Amino acid sequence: MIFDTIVGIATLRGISALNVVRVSGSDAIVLVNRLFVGKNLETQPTHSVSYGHIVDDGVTIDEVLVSIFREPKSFTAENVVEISTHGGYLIAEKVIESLIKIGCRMAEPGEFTKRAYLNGRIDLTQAESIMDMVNAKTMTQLQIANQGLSGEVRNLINNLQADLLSLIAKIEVNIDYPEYDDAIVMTNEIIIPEASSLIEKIDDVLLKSNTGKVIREGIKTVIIGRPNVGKSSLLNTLLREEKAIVTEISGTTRDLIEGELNLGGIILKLIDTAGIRTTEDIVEKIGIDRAKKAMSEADLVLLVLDQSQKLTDADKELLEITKHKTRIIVGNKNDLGSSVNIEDEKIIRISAKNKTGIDLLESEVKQLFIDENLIGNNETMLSNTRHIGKLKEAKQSLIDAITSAKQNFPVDMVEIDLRKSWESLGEITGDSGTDALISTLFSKFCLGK
Ligand SMILES: Nc1nc2c(ncn2[C@@H]2O[C@H](COP(=O)(O)OP(=O)(O)OP(=O)(O)O)[C@@H](O)[C@H]2O)c(=O)[nH]1
Ligand SMILES: [Mg+2]
Repeated sequence: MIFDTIVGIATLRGISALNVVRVSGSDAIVLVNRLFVGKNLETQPTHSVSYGHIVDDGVTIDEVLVSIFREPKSFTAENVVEISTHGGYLIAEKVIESLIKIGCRMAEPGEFTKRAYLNGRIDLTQAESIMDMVNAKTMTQLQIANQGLSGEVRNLINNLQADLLSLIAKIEVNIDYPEYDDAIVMTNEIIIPEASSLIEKIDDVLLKSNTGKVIREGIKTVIIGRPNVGKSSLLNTLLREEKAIVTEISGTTRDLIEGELNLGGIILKLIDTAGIRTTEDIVEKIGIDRAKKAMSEADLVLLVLDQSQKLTDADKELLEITKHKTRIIVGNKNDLGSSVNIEDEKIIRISAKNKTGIDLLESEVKQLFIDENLIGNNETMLSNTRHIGKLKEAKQSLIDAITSAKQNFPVDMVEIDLRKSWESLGEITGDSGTDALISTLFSKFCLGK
């Protein structure tokens, strides 16, 4: 594909040692060469670095190093030039301005990666993994981003598509050449087991993706409880930081207080909340409403009880309203005794004040959300919500196909659902993506990526 030549800054604008201005397109080398005083870039080999100056209208802008990558062996599969300038706010800006003056266009966010995709060098899952690598905060996040970048997710989806395609092909043969005696008579009895076995494979991928998604996105965790049970103390202890105010006065915390914890590679996005009780205080009331809203949006609720006291009605009510959430019941103030027991419920007993039992709580969280074997064995996992959503769509179409088959619909009708499933899989890798999907996806990238 032939596109115009784009320019963007690949580094953060600001005071730093260096910046990189990236240019991509068929005219990249020719255009940069017009501003470059040094060797003739047009005759330089690919993957070479040249020293010189960027000069515009006789005015020297900077002393630079210019790297050349000739198509198709470059990030975008087009001619690419990377100009390493000195850092700061002005220089890279001026270099970009000069390039735009002679015919480059300012790149949109993610446009370099989009070109790599449109030119067929990478698929959508790899492009999205590049963004995940940039955003990674933990080594496990980096691990799954690397899996995606190396094409493991693409291969996994391609394999499912290949199975599906062979089933569709068999049906096609049957429809096109019904008089062929040796063409497999594609009856619904054959479609049903093959589609079922595909669903099993998808289920296996979906099961593993639970861990992948948690690694990629973290766990939104809300600390809930009646006033004074030690919620803020727990937040502080988990964060190893005195983030929230702790006092013996009930109703100390009013607003939501947030912090992040790296729990062995899993990000816990913690939110401490106002103690829930009936109150006439307007500010506290708003705080309690916020607490309830945060709880309804949480992946995990840490319900804190003061186990040195008997359960109160307020505790019982909170136990009831969190019943259907993924929750851990935390019995705090263990140092003062443990008089609370709840039938059929596990209580993780801790002392937020003395920092005991915290390891138990942390391992309980991990046990609830991740399969450590998957991480240890570096198994391929889907982690991106978009991919998981499309895979679920693909599964649903297979279920629909089986339902039609069981009702003895004509096979070409069943085939429609199988094709839909195939298309959903294709949208994961970008084989069958729409323009709108592609534009939305890449607009989330940073400039110069
Ligand atoms: N003995 C003991 N006291 C604790 C423990 N955890 C917290 N406390 C005390 O309990 C009181 C309330 O603690 P906070 O962390 O402010 O409780 P909270 O649940 O955030 O309270 P509100 O913000 O008012 O809802 C403070 O005096 C803490 O020092 C604990 O494990 N043991
Ligand atoms: Mg508090």
